[in-house]
Amino acid sequence: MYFPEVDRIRYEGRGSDNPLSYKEYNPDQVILGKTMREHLRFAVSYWHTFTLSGADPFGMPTMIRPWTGSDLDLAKQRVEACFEFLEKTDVDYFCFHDRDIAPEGDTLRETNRNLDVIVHRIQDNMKSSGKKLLWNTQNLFSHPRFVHGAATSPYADVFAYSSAQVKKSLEIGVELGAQNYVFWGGREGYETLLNTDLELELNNMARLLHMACDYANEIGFKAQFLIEPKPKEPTKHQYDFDVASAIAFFANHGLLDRFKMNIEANHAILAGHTFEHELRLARIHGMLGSVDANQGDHLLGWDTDEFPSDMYSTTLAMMEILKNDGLHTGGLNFDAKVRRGSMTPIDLFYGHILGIDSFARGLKVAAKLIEDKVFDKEIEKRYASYQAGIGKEIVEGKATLSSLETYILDKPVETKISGGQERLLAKLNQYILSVD
Ligand code: XLS
Ligand code: CA
Ligand code: CA
Repeated sequence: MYFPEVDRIRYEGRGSDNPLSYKEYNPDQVILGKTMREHLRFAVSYWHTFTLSGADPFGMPTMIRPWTGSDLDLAKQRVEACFEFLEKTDVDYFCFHDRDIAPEGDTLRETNRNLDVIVHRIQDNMKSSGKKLLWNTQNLFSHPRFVHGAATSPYADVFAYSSAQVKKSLEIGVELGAQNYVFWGGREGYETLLNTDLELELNNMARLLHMACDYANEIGFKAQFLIEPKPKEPTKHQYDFDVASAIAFFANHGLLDRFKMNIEANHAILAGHTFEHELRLARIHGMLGSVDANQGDHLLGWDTDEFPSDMYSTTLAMMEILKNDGLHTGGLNFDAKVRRGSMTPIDLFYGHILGIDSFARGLKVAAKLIEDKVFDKEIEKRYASYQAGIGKEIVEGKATLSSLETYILDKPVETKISGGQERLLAKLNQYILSVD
């Protein structure tokens, strides 16, 4: 046992004083026709919870994690720790990069052999526990070979290596029944145009994604493919900057049909957007696939990957998710790490309880806001002029510049119509404070 001091975390409600209990997340409670478990589809991320050491650019490892290290025995222990953790938190899903679960060998062949050992162990644990793989992905950013990019490296051997790594990772996805498959282009970007063939790099990135689609078809891998936008860190110019630029990239390269977005809260902030903006933009394009549930720090300009605690943000996020009719095969993956100073294993539980309850609360409030049509009614009223008359002609494509000129030439345009933002924020507060 890796967490002997923790029993299974259960719902005890708001009155409970027990820090190892859920105050908001009651998995079997039905909200808008689905249980909270079905709505939220929480996942634990292997890298932050089982692989991270707590080292940062200024300091050495701090985490007390008996299972962390780069040999195969420790990798086996990590699997056991992971499944004990999933059981005790009552979380149904997990996510990993290939390099989180097994150490690299001297060659790719050796690395793949290590992976096979661990994948079999994971598979056995999945069978006995019923836990599921929300998504897996490939790490094409940590090793020095990716210093200049993976699919966008100037060196064809690196492209070949990256492709082979994707191939193996897709096979693992099939073996473990991954419901989604993520591409985050950690090193797919550039530092200076002075040494960069931007056009070739973008085309090569699309080439690798097309090959991945082809190979998935070949091996019958049906998982939803997801791209995860992020504007910076590690490279200055990441190619998948945000949802809008990822959509443009897919449209340009004929990839729109096979992909959706994995949207991370912290990445939205780094791109200068709100989390809910990114979710909305993906949703209205039919591309909201899954969510990396974390939060950033507004005082720090990097990817702090904190456990979500901001209930305004979780409420607005859950509104988008409910309006999307859920995340379908996706889920809420805690791509979040406890702070470097929260080094004891039990802190991992506190972090997940914080995130789970924050989203559970967000779900309850969002459901009520939607049920009462609080903002829907406002928006409907605000755009009512497009329901009839000239507005209807505009949205139906019947208007022309000339017809609009004729219509407006002598008509005064009303400008004193309030957007009511403060009234609406007060309404949001009222719901956050009062919904049961
Ligand atoms: C890094 C990303 C990464 C992806 C998966 O910032 O969030 O962890 O989620 O590669
Ligand atoms: Ca992420
Ligand atoms: Ca991140």
